[in-house]
Amino acid sequence: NGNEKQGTKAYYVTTPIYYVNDAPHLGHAYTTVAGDVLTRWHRQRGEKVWYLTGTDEHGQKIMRTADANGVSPQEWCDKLVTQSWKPLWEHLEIANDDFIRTTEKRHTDRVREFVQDLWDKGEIYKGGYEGPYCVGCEEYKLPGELLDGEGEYAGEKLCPVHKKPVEILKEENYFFKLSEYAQRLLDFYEANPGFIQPESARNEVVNFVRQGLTDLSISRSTFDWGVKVPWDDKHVIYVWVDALLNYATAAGYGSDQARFDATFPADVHLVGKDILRFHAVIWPAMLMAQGLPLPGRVVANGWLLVGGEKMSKSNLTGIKPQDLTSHFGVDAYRWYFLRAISFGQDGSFSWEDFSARYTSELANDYGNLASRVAAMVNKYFGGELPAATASGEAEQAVREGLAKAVAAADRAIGEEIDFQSGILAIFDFVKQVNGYITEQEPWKVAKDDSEEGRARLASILYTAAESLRAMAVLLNPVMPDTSQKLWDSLGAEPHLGPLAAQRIDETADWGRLPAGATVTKGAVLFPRLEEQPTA
Ligand code: ME8
Repeated sequence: NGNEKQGTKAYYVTTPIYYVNDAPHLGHAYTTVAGDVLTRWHRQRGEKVWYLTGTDEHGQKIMRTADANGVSPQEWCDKLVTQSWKPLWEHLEIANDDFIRTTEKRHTDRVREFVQDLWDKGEIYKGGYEGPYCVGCEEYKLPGELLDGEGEYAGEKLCPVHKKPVEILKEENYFFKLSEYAQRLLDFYEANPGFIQPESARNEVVNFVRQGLTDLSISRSTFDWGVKVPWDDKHVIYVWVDALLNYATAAGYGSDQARFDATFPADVHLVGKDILRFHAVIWPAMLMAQGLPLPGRVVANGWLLVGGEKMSKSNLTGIKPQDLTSHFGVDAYRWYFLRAISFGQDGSFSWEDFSARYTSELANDYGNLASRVAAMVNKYFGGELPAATASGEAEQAVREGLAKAVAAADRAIGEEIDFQSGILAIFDFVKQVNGYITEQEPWKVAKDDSEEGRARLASILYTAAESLRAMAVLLNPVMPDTSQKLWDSLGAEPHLGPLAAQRIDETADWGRLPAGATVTKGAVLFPRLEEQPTA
């Protein structure tokens, strides 16, 4: 129950902090929009929520990109963050509570303290390591997971994620005793079966840890773009150790104990499945080593594919989020990927599929319903919502359908982090109300001038408008602008207050929108699509 959470720990959700070696693409936006929908949903449950995103700015990958562009790494990061990353999140209406950059002092100071602490506790030792390293992943690879190169890479070993040759790295480094945590991690996974989602991701991690863990090299001395190791400034801290700590430093670790206690640990770390092990193995082990509480869940989304391959900076095939939002609008964009792809699964993007779903589900089913109802309330009742005085079985079925949709959507989105099922539950209700109107034929009932006829017409239109009130509330986390338009067109605000304050658990309370509300023919929610741009 949302009320009980008030005043206690916030529901804390994170996205990965993204590398700023390049501009954001559809894949980054996918995880970030998902987090935004999840946090908006929980806010509408009346919970205290804290949503964090940010950027990962250290390491070799960033340094090389900056070099190649002839600027310092810091200049490069500043430019990308202010010109690409932050503007995109604003454009997509991401309501994050904080944005952390790993080059900020509030982060780097705390990272040094954290690592120093582990050193003092004997969790870190000095050793040597040689092995294949992928700069794209910023990770040492195991020989067994490498692919054999072909064509231009014949004779070389390739990273299984990036399909690019790995480099053999030999370093004298500091190591974290990760190997000592394998059994404790396995015990933790067993005691917390929901810790890693989906099931396939959980199985992958459990099988990986069962084979035993090697100690983790946590420093680098062959380049210097990073946080210096406090006791040995010839080394910088491994970018992943630095990056994972953002979840603690942004929450007040080491600087604001009260805020830290009211926020940490994260309830949900949203990640792509490519970085699952860092979050489900290394991060909890780091926290165990410090005696800090472990996160609630690590939820891995699948990959957006283009031409069957993971969409990445190098194979974007030219699609930017803005190319899609300029065609479909921001709200439809936010809706589409969560609607079309089951969250843990891979999914392909296509213009055709997006266009087809936009037209049938958003414009025809949802948008038309809203405009038809507003038009009829205006035509038959001068725009003043009539009272429902002659409701019967058909209306009862609509009310039951709503109650079912609210329960199913709240379970799916609020509990299971299954956006697709949640959205489908809401759109089942949209379909039901469309069916109701088709059956009731209010345009025919309107021809009956008798008192009974007017009462019937009033009841049908009230039922439809009240259903739209509920749709605006339920879809607000996914499509905030559209819901606001609908809220305005129903004249709901003067009676019910702002849309964002509407509670999910009160949405099925029938009759909230009062008779007498001023219904206006609002803006078209989902305009007809222009011709598809030719790529
Ligand atoms: O890994 N499909 O940053 P990154 C779905 N800095 N999601 C995708 C995707 C795709 N094709 N491509 C990217 C890093 N993503 C580290 C994270 S966290 C402490 C440090 C999303 O810029 C997905 O969430 O490579 C993936 O995990 C993330 O972007 C990787 O972003």
